[in-house]
Amino acid sequence: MVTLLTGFEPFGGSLTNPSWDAVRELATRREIATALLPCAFDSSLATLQAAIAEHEPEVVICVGQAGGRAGVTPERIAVNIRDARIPDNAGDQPIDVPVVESGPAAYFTTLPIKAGVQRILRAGIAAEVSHTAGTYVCNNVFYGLMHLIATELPNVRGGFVHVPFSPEQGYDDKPSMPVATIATALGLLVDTCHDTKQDLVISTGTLH
Ligand code: PCA
Repeated sequence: MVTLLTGFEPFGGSLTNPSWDAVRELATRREIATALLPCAFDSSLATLQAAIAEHEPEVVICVGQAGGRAGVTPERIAVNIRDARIPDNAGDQPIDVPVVESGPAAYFTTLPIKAGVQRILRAGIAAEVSHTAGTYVCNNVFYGLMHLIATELPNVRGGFVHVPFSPEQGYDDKPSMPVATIATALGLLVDTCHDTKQDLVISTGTLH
C-alpha cells in the first residue's frame, strides 16, 4: 500500500518548514512517496494532483506547519473557504472565496485520526485531534484533497496533519518539537492508516 506524504515549503518569513523537514525523513520508507507543495493557493493543489497521479497512493496525508501549536494535530474537518491573513508565496491573498465554487461547505477526514492520536500519545509525543485547519493554504490543500477524493478517487483515504514549529526556526517564545519527533509521530500515523480501517469511537477529549 503506497502512502503519499506531502510537506510545504517555508512561508511567512521562516527559512524552513518542519512539515517538509519531517516528511523528508520518512522518504526512506519503502511504502512512502513524498512531494513538496508550494505555499500558494492555486499551485499547491495542482502540485498535489500531479503527485497523486504519479504515485497512485491509497492513502494521502498532507502535512503543514501550525506555528504556536504544541503537539502534532491531525485535522478533522476541511472547510470550503479561502481567507488569507498574509499573501501566499505567489502574492495572492484571497478573502472569503471558496476553494471549490459550488462545492459542499466542508469535508471530514477519512483517516483514523483518533486511533492515530492515541498511538502517538502512547509513544510519549504530544498530540491532539484538531477541529480546524484554519482558512489559509493548508485548509485549501486539505479541502482540495478531500474534494478530489469525493469526486474522483473513491478508494483513496486522505487527510491533513498540522505540526508545531521546530526549535531551529528560532521562535523561542512559542512551543516547538524536534523534526525527528514530528517524523516519528507521522510514521505512527502512517502505520495506523495501514492497520486501522475503522477509527476509534471515543471522545477526542478522553484520548490518552
Ligand atoms: N502552514 C500554512 C500553509 C503552509 C504551512 O505549512 C497553513 O497552516 O495554512
